[in-house]
Amino acid sequence: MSDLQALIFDVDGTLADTEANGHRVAFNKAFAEAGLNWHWSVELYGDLLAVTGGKERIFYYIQNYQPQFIAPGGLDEFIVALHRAKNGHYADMVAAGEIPLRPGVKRLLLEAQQAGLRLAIATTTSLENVEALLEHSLDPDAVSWFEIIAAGDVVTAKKPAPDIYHYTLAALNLPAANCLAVEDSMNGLRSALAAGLKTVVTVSDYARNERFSGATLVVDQLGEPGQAMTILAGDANGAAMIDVETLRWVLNDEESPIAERA
Ligand code: XBP
Ligand code: MG
Repeated sequence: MSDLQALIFDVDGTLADTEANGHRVAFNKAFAEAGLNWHWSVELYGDLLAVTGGKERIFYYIQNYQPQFIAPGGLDEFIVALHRAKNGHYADMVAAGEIPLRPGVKRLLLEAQQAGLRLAIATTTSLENVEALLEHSLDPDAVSWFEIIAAGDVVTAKKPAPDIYHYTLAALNLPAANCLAVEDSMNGLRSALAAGLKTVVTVSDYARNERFSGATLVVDQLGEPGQAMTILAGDANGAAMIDVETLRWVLNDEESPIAERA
């Protein structure tokens, strides 16, 4: 029997639906401000999400969609500046309360704290984006709720590589067997699984059609009292929402991981 000691959360798509109405809009604002006629539609952005990390995404976009583009003053510096501007717009949107948390997130985090579980974040997004979201959408003190916030360039190989989860586990000084990851996308799930973590997937908008093979449990959202989650794959022992008791049960569920869905 494994003792659940820590929960490790992804941010984008997991804590909040940050992509279509958040990061995407902020990227487009930064493009316009830089005098670029680039526009990432909701559909195109869904394709671009295959590349994790904002700077990496811009680089991929230039290579594949704007191959003639010549960056003034060097490509790396240009991308870094463009990405910084985008994060500024994103922070403004978060501060304006435009990015609410997904159902059940605050409830679960409070309950986990009360139960004495340790909390950590393992994310591809930049640290300033995480802090803005926690402060404005969760609680002014929410940054301190998390013992470890592993974010952005703290590792070079971003998700789906396992590096960010390895980093987080090392910082927590815990084996994967005593932790659960909470993710929303296939890239995030791959990263957590490759670090040996059992993973609960709370599927985000853009990840609706992904196949979460290897996950332990897949739900449409974490659930609230009066707003039961729908179980998409796996077993939650009859629970209507993801709570600490359910997560303890999930960690010790002997069933094999979810096979690829049709
Ligand atoms: C999230 C991402 C991030 C955000 C933007 O992936 O890929 O790049 O889209 O954040 P995950 P930055 O949820 O799997 O961590 O622009 O700060 O990189
Ligand atoms: Mg995510």
